[in-house]
This record gives sequence, C-alpha cells and structure tokens, in this order.
Amino acid sequence: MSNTNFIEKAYQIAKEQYAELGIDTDKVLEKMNDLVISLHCWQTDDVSGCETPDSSLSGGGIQATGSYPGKANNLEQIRTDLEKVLALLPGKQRLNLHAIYGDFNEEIVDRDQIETKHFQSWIDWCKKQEIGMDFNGSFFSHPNADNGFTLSSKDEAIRSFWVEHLKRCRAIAADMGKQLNSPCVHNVWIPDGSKDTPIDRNGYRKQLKKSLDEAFATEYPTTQLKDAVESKLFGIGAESMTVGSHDFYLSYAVQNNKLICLDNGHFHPTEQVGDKISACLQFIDEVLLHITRPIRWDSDHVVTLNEDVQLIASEIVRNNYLSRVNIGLDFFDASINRIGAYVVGTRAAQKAFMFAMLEPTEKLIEMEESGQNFERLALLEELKTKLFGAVWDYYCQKENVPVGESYIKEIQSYEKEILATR
Ligand code: RNT
Ligand code: ZN
Repeated sequence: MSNTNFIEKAYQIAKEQYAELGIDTDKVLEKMNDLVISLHCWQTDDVSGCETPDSSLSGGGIQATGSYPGKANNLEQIRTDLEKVLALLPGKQRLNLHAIYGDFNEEIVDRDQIETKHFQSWIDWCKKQEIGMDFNGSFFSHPNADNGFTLSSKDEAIRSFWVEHLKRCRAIAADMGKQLNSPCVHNVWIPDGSKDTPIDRNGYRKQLKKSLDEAFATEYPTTQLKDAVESKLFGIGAESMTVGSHDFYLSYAVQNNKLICLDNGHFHPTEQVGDKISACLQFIDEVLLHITRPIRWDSDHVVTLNEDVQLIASEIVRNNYLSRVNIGLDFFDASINRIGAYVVGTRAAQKAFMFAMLEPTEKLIEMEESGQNFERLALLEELKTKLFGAVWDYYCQKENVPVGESYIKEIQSYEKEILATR
C-alpha cells in the first residue's frame, strides 16, 4: 500500500473514532484555516538583526545560547530561511518582524531614525508570500539600553530616544497593516529592571506610564494597527524588579484599550497562561500570545506539545476565541538547526490547536455541570490516546507539506545544500 493510501486509510478510521464522540474531523480540518500563527523572524539569526554588519545581541536579558553552524547573516539569508520554513508548515502564517531587521543597506540608521522605507522590502516580501505582518520595537542591543532602563529611564535624553523609537515603530506598523490590508500587531517589550533591590520602583513605573502615554498619543485605525504591551517576571541582570510587570501592563491595557501580550515564559512556573486568557478577555478586546517553552532561567526554548501549550490552545478553542487572540511564537535556540527549530516549534503549536478542536467540549461541560468529575477526568485522559496523529498526518498531506517526521530529511538536505555554505 502506498504511503498516501495508508495516511488516508488511517484518517478514515480516525474519522469514525471521533464521530463516535460527536466530532466531525472534516470540519476540524476546515477550522484549522482560522488558525494563523505569526512566525518570529528572530530564530533565524539568534536575535542579531541587520543594523550594522557586525550587530550582535547585547543587554536586555535576552540571551541566545549555542553556536550551531548555518546562522543567517543577512536579510537575503533570513528570507531564504523563512521561505523554507513556510514551505514546510501546513496552514497559514504571518511574519513577526523586529525593528532591528530593517533593510538598512549598509547605512547606519539609529532607532530614532527608522522609517517605513527601511521596511518596504519586507512588506513587499510579505505581499509576495501572501501573508500579513506584525512588528516590534527593539528596546535592547543598543548603547541606550545598556544601563538597564529604556522607556522607564530617568535620564530624559535616553527616555525620549526610546519614545521616539516607539512612535516611529507604530507609524511603520500602521503602514505595514495598511499596505498588506491586514492589521499589524505592534508589540512593546522592554528589558527595564533592576538586578538588586531598588528603592524607587514607583518612580520607574511612573516614567514608563508617561512614556507609553506619549508614544500612544497618535491614534491609528484598528484596521491598520493594534498595540500590544508585553510583561515579564524577571530577566538575567534584572532579577529584583521588572518595571513592566504583569500588574503594570494588564492595568495599562485595560485602561487604555490595548492588547496584553502574554508570553508563557514570563510568569512564575506554576502560573498558567492558559488560565489567564478567559480572565483577560472579560475586560479587553484582544490578547497577543508569545508561545514558548520556559526552562529554568530561560523563557525561550523551542515549543513542544506540552500541557502548558495545550491548555492555552484548548482555552482558545473551547471559547471560540480564535478571532480575539493573536498568536505569536517566541523562541530562539542557537544550539540546533534553526530551520528545524522553527518547524518543530510551530508544528507543535498547531498540533495543540488541532487537538483542542478534536475535543467533545459540550459533553465535558455536561459532565462538569452534573458533578460527574470522575467521568470528566477519564474522558480527558482517553482523548490523549485517540487517533489524533492520523488526523494530523492527513492534514499535512492535504496541505502538501511533508507528513510526520519526513520533514527531518528535507531540513537535512537544506542544511547540506544551503546552510553549510555560509
Ligand atoms: C523577551 C521577550 C520578547 C523578546 C522578543 C525578541 O523576554 O519575550 O518578546 O523575546 O521581542
Ligand atoms: Zn516574548
């Protein structure tokens, strides 16, 4: 039997199995079209960016570890790699770009000088790929970020430099959204914080609020731009206090009708972002997610299909929140094949959503409401070993991308033919 037939046959059996639970797998495959994942550009080059020929990551508590060969060294290589990634993924994606990835053409353009023209070739690239685009101001790897404070700085020259950066990034993001006919989510994450116990927590938070108010003063239509703010618990070198904590940004988002960005690497280990979605969405219109896998001090390991990610996906699907949740990824691993990291991580997130769509939620709610909690637990456990893999494989086949582990070989050839020559 050919492999294609085998996959179809397995799918037919899975379809019958899920039908017994009242789930129509064909409909689930259609619903997967509603899932759009924003691919972060920064896994291609360990968050180095394109500002100067030798730009490299410094400061800000983001640290890429590893030196696996084949890292992208310029815009062209970044795009070639992203095209490979897109070709190996089923479903729909967007591009999530950081401001340090502009097309600066060997010119030195400081962060308070960037304009849409520096990102036009990216916008055109996205047009060609038929994908939308998201954007991020870059408040790290810069001399003005070296003393630990950016938008919350008490040094007026530094603070206003970063306010200008944010203003420009929002204008550029709105242009991206307008040109691509799809609202661009602009996310603000700053590394600001303190290694040791500070005295004036309040002073820094006041500064941050003031900076955000200034930078957000210009309004753009929501068809072009959606503003998000991202909190963090701690960073390397900022262990004692983070200015932009969750309390700070959630309050800011509620008061100012902004999106809160929930990065599941930015909370206490026993807190679950999956639990926060229905809490936040009672009060704000939309959230942005940075799906990742925190390990000890690191918030950015490659995503795998774990319970954390599953709860996030299940909560979104159960409540029909796909249209109110913007899904981004945030990981960077420099110790393995970087294209492989993307494909493993993105497919893991997609699997979590498909798994969620294959859940008989109404049945489970009925059990819950009638106090049948043993039954609820048992069914949830049984669902884990249903024929989910057969539905996933069939989906990949239908989408014309490598099925199952066969993408490993494709990445190995890409490594031999392209990455090894860098
Ligand atoms: C850092 C934040 C932030 C960055 C990217 C590069 O802890 O998660 O989102 O990872 O902006
Ligand atoms: Zn993040």
